[in-house]
Amino acid sequence: MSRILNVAIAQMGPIAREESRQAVVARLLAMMREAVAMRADLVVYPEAALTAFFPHWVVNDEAELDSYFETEMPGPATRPLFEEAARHGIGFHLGYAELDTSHGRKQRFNTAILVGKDGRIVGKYRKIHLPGYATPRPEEKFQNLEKRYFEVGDLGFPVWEAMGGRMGMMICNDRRWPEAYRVMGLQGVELIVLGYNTPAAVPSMPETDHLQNFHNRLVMQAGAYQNGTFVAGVAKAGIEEGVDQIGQSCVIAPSGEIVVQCSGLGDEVQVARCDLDLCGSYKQHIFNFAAHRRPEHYGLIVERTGVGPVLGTKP
Ligand code: CDV
Repeated sequence: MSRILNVAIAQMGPIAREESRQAVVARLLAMMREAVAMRADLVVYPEAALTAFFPHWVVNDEAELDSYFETEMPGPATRPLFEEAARHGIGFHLGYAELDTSHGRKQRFNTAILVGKDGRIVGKYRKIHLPGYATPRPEEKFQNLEKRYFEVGDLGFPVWEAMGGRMGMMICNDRRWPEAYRVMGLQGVELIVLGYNTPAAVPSMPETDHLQNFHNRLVMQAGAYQNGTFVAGVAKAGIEEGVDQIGQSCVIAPSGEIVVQCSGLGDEVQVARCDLDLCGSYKQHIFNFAAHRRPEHYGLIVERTGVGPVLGTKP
């Protein structure tokens, strides 16, 4: 038996700070049409795919900050994506900055949605692992101000039945945390989709600059294998507002092998033929959690009480 899902990864090159939403959506639409021509069922776009990645610089003006956020989804600028998806019967995953005022105050999240082939939103995820810091560091070549601009996501790591499989989402830095995969793995996830904006150099850890591409593949390949799931990771790549970002967008099989990978640092579409039934071999044998996983013997306080030792320092 096989359940084939053709998954397109739509890597983006840089977005200029002044680039309009309409211009960005035109780029996304062009890649969606390419994915349709390649017979894709789903197209996966990057994290914060509608604007330049503004956490890389200080924004003090509230109106300017608001301008990077979406207050509705779809909104006037993004509706064409939903309409085109429904017209062609293709699903999509889109990362964007979300401004939510439904609780009587401004809440900002780094958000992603999964949209079904009928153009309706299947699920929403808000990024939980926010890297960086809240106070600007003028001494660093560029900023990493996600903790300043976003709240920690409040929707957990759920999975959704969609497009014939069990789907989950994470965003960028989440992919470095094994718990993000495992929480979804425990729910039987078969495809995790995610976008990222990952600098090729980390100002606070220059000794790891040469490892950025290696770590990108390492975490996604391990997460896929250890949870018996496909992973589709999609970059915003190239030099954006002076920040050099890695590419390497790829689809990874439950074996941990890379099925397809983008080769450049610009807008680029690749499609992987994913047989979701391959997940079953891993879930029923080597990573059969019910048969082999033994959290009650791990000796971690966190497994029994929800409270565990915390290592590291608060930023
Ligand atoms: N957007 C991100 O979450 N980027 C982080 C960088 C800053 C380390 C990442 O994990 O790729």
